[in-house]
Amino acid sequence: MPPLRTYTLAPPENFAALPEEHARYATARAVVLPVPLERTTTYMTGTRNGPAAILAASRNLETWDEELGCESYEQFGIATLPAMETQHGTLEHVLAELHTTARALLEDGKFPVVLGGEHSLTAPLVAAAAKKFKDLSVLQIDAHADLREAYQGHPASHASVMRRVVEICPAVQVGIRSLSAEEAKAIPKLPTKIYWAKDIVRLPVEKWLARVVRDLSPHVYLTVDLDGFDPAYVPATGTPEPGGLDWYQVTALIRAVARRRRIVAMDVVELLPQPGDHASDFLAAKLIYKTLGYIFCGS
Ligand SMILES: [Mn+2]
Repeated sequence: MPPLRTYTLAPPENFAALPEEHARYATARAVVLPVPLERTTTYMTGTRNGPAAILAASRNLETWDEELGCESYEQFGIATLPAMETQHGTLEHVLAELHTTARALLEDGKFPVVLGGEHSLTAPLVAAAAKKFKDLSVLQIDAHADLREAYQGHPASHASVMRRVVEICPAVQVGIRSLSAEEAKAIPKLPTKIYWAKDIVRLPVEKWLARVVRDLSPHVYLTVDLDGFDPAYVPATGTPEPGGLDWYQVTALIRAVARRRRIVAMDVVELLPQPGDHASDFLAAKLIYKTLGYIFCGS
């Protein structure tokens, strides 16, 4: 008797511990790509451990979506790729490889879900999506504007990622509450619309959500820097800025965008897993699962 028949198998190591038939690359509509990139972090380090922590948390999710009222993964499927090697070669080399991989996923008709890792990985992903979708815009949820021309000599730094992005396509930035004088001066000249945290966090979402949606083009790339959330919800980031968004604000926003625009790819970045705090890891995993439900379960 083959040994696998003699004991009960643990759930597979894929995102959300899905049964294999719903996690095959050939049939899954969403594909999770773990990218433990950490090259230009400046304050607390450890975001290279983010993808593994999100995957571990995801395997403990309830896959029944109480809001959509369905076992949502059955309607789309999620394949999980092995983590990308990110420590060898130059940062530019790693970002180029990521761009090539994202293009291949999009050409295969997949919805890429990239797990970071530091935020610099977003620019090559947006470039890949913009090649396929000519009217792309980027929705960024973040505490930081990330619009510096360069940071510590790196034009590809995490702190410059949205500057690189707006060179590719327009952006809408939500939850912003930290930036430099240089960025504040540059903003009026850049193709970006900013929704400051100070202006939106105390308002009911109905007051600003429709405006964000209206500012987005028909195809949208979604980048979630987890520090866009208030540190009360996600303490595990490298630069936890007070005064951020909450769970229901972010999910309401993503749900509205998924209904009225076509989200074509996403990343969730800057998780810095902390011993003893699994709430942050779990929020990241659940946010991804919820977002896929909003996109593919057509509500
Ligand atoms: Mn940030």
